[in-house]
Amino acid sequence: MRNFVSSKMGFFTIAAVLIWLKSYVIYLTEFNLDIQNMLQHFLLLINPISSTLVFLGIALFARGRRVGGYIIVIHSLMSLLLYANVVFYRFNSDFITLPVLTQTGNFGSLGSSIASLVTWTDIFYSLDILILIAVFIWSRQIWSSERMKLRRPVTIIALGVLIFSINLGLAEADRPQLLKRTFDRNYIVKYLGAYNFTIYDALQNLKTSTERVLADSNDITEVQNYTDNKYAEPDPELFGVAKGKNIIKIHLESFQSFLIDYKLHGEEVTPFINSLVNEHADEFTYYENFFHQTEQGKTADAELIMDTSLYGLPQGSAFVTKGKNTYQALPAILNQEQGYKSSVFHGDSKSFWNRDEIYKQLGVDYFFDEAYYDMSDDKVIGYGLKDKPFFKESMPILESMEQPFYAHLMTLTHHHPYLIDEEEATIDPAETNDSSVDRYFQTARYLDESLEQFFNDLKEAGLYEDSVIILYGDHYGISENHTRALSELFGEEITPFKYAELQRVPLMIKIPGVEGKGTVSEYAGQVDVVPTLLHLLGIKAQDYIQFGTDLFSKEHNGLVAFRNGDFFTEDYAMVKGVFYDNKTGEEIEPNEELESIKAKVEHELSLSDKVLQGDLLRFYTPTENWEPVNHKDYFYDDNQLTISQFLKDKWLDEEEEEAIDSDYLDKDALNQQKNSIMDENQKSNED
Ligand code: GP9
Ligand code: MN
Repeated sequence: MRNFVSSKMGFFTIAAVLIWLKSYVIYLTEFNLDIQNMLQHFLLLINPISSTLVFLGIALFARGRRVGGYIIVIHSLMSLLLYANVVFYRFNSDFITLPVLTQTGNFGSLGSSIASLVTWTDIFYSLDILILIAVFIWSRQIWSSERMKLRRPVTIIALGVLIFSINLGLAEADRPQLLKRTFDRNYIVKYLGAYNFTIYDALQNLKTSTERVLADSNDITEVQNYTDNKYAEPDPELFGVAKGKNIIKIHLESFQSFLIDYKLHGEEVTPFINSLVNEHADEFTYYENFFHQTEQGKTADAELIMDTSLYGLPQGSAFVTKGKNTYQALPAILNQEQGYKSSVFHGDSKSFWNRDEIYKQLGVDYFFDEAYYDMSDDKVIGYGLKDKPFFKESMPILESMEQPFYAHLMTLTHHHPYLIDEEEATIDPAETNDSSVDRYFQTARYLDESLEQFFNDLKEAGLYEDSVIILYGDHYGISENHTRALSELFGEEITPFKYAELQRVPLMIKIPGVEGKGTVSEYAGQVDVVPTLLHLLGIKAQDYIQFGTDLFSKEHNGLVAFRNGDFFTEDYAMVKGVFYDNKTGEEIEPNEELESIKAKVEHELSLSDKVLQGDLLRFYTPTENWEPVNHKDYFYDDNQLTISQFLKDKWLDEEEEEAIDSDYLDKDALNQQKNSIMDENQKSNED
């Protein structure tokens, strides 16, 4: 035993075990990784092993006693990386990424308060390094000065790689497409560990920066010519009708159009949303042939498309992998053209889909994430905050917002696997024996009820009348893995064509002072929403690089591109490469017209990809006065700061506060914040 401990391999083993244990303890005590099952816990336990073996294994290639020195250096570097993440996490509830390191704006806020994030007990995190140094001093004399047989380090590194593959395999079993879809940093650390996350992050960034470096300013010209050409002139009667109105955009999670007017057990599933389409047809225009255009980025794709009129990427989520790009997105356009302030409301952790980073590129002024809401157990289910408390608690913030504003509220309860507490379910599940499909209707009902409550609150607060209200479904909720259940629901076989038809999601728009058109059958997709909105506000969409066209324009383009290259038009469809007559659903032979539509779709998607991959908007100046969005102007790294900024920006005067429904806003807390800001201001004045 003594011999082993004092040998090089013994020293290596001690170092490996120490860093492993330390990582595990830190995972459990410092990070909030939301471990949900035994497999996830097991992965958390084993995930430091692979990187430890590989990194420390490299030291074993060295000659003689140097092995010890290298092991100590590598061990210390790993410790430093981990500890830097600990400190960063204490402030940001997020992990360090390369762009964060290079963008001092993110660190700026951390820099000033770094002292408050470090505690004296952190010294224990360096104990292992001291132990290692002691063991090294004690045992190095008897180490041979020879180089170890190559076989050893090679075997150890190979073992590390093998363990990593098993780790990744198990992780993918629990969370399919973990690396491809690029969900959330928390997920990657939870499943693969902090060290592997850093490597993954570095590779991602390498890929992104290579693509970016290869692009140049000429590349944007081709894109600009294309979008310019595609541009659809606004309907002169509607151009600018909504100028100065608030925009309230409501994201209906996983909501597919087939739910509208659908009856389950003889009951309407979504009576309120149905009423907007039917009884309130004079207010709302409902696009029944509106399709989502998302891919792996799901919600994030929908957000990107609906705020930029660019397509998402064919793989992964542009929100994550292109989170540092230059954008000319709706929040920024509205702000620069007409002084709107924008906000996003979402009861999930802010780092999901990299929102806390990309929103700064989109120009979102305020981001109210889960840290803002009461997340007590009874208010949370599945991914996060339940929709009813979500809307309720968002109301006071909306009411206090300076008008006109652009508010984007994103619901969450109607999300796979459609969990709902029994007492909140007001409709029986379907009976297909596919439990998530069966519950889909129950959470849709819950969402419907939450929306009715929100509309009532908007009316009561006097915000309803004067706001453009947009509702949209982000993407499908029932995937192709559930066609058996779907065919039972619809009483027909779910062919690929039928499944593609089910990719319709609702789009509803209410414009103050403009009569709704009820149900319209124009073919359209999510890319079309931004130019539509811009025109309603009297902003010329042609100035911007946008792939969609104004829905109200007589020249609106009804060719809807799916992200995989499939498409729908009023007459035809292409699904999985096969052409169909859209009216009959019959397959048709390829012909010149269809091939040319197909080529057009491919071309359009590839141009959009070029914009994202080459970060081409950095070369484009939309208008004379355009100021590129600077992420440093946005702060939502931390909840405290956000509230303060929020209040600083928009001081609630007493009357306004009185008007706000106080049940859901912790006024004492806000007042305290206010007082401390005033104190601060006072102090700085005295200085
Ligand atoms: C996560 C939520 C769901 O915050 O928006 O995202 P999704 O899984 O639908 O992409
Ligand atoms: Mn979604």
